[in-house]
Amino acid sequence: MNPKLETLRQADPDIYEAIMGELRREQNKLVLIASENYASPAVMEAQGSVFTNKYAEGYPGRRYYGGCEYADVMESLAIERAKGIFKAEHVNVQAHSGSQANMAVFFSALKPGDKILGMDLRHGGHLTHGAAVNFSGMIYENVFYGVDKETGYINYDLVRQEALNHMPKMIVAGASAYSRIIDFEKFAAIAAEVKALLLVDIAHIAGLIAAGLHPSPVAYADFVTSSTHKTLRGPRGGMIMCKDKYAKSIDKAVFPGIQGGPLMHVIAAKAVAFKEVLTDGFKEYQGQIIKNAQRLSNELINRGYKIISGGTDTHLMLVDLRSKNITGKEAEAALDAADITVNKNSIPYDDKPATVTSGIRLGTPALTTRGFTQEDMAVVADIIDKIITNPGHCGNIDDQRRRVRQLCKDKPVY
Ligand code: DSN
Repeated sequence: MNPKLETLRQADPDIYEAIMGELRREQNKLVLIASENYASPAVMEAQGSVFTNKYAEGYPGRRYYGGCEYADVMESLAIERAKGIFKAEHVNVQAHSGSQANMAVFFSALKPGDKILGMDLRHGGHLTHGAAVNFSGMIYENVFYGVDKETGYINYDLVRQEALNHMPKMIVAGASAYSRIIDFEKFAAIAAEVKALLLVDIAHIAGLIAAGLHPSPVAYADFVTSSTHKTLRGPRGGMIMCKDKYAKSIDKAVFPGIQGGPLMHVIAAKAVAFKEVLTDGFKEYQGQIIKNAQRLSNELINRGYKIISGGTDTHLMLVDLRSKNITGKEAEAALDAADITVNKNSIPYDDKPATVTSGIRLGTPALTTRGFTQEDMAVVADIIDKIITNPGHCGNIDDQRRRVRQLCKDKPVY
């Protein structure tokens, strides 16, 4: 990455300083937010390209603006690459985000008031899977499934029971804070039994699926949505995959349904990210993400932490802090003081509000991108433990921050 940005520095010193501050933050802090990653320089160059200037409402070959000849080539490449990676019959790469992708599916397949069965946000689901404060909770009737209190795993018998009790029009599978393999085939069987549509949101695990390290829902689900910037390591954005029979209605729901002009610079960056998925190193990278998460989880368990479900099959874990006498909010602040970035997160059956929480969510995609291995994760676990067990001691926080700085120096991002 070329961080000089001389033209910007002259034109707008305030924004230049903010960008340089963010660059230093990304360089000097350990990012353990499960949904974040570092896009490659090639992805960022595409996103910062002249395509930011272009209106291209419509789809390749059928636009509402002239001058789309290069936009058509680029968007078609993005679509074909994504179809190849995920073996999808149809792909829409215009959704501005994962949330917009979900909105487009709901608008194409449901009527206001229809019933959705989704994973409870407090058990690891996502805002757009029916939370009351979100459009999905305001427009549709929502019922939820969660994880088993004892095991922390999704109990598919209970999902089936909920589906039979409520007969939803759509079942939503997929999560933001669930660390285990999701059995999409079982979800599909339940959806078929109650004649519901199945939407699977793979935003968190898209990279693992692309690398063949998590089962894919594409063959089973009516619709599959994703963001493109988490494990997939592309630009911030969304995408939708579906069977051919839904292609027209999905495309129409995205444009002109909920969006106007697609962000062509972002679509160019998505295309570049998809090309990176097709490289040899990508599968190895995704495998390392999982190994790192499993090592971090095991190291924390060895230090007396409870991990929801007892571990992880993926890139993330949910740490139950109740035995450590610290809330998620306090842990997030203490870790931040030592330059470790995490997010507080409700744990299943949490008795604390979402603004406080009893847990933190940790993920390894970003650290793995900067080259961290299992051995580094053992050090990270030790630093986290030392901070959480003694958060108020300035000397301790200073010591741990120095260890963080050294790790960052040894494995620079850019
Ligand atoms: N907010 C994202 C996350 O952190 O998981 C999901 O969209």
